[in-house]
Amino acid sequence: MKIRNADFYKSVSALDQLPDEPFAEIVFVGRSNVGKSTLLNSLTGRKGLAKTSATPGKTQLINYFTVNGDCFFVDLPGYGYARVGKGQKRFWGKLLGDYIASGERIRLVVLLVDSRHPDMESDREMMDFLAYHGRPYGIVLTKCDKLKQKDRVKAARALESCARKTEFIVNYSALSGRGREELLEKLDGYLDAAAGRIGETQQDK
Ligand SMILES: Nc1nc2c(ncn2[C@@H]2O[C@H](COP(=O)(O)OP(=O)(O)O)[C@@H](O)[C@H]2O)c(=O)[nH]1
Ligand SMILES: [Mg+2]
Repeated sequence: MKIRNADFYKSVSALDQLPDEPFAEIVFVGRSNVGKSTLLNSLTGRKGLAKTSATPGKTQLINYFTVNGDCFFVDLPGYGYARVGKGQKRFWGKLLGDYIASGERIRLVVLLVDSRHPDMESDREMMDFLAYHGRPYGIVLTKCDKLKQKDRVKAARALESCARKTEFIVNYSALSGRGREELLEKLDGYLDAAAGRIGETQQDK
């Protein structure tokens, strides 16, 4: 897909605040500090779109971005950050879990995994959770500029063995732009014109 424009739409803190627009959603999820905000900025070509910070664990909201005026990129709260409360830590927060379990417009979940740590327990749990709810997901290995080529291959292999249900694995670097075109091309397949909008009937209910 080609991104012509991307804008912040709204932040929600409860499921009853989800937008009414019948747009297809591509959802981005991952551990805190994995590079999610940076990837959203890099992917959309809008530097300040999603706020980036070196302090993990800040976002506890679902952030909606309109892309090309007819679909949403959805930025979910990061999980796995040690300093959030116990109850929240266990299952990535209720908001996150409930949204993934119930979201009717989710076309694809993009799971971001730090290429230097491809074997985190919390990422495995997320893959199991996504598979359990029948959500198609693809994996992006972030910050791959920090690895040598042979370690990038190793990281991808390590993931392949446990992420059997994944639709794809893309090596990504927001620093160099590596993987950007490849990921955009993958996303296209989940947002084709005919499938771009959810039927009116659902909206009319
Ligand atoms: N070298 C490198 N650093 C990155 C990359 N993506 C993100 N980072 C850094 O990782 C840190 C966390 O990024 P951020 O996007 O805020 O992570 P988030 O918590 O998942 O939203 C920041 O210091 C970023 O500059 C990347 O592709 N390469
Ligand atoms: Mg962030």
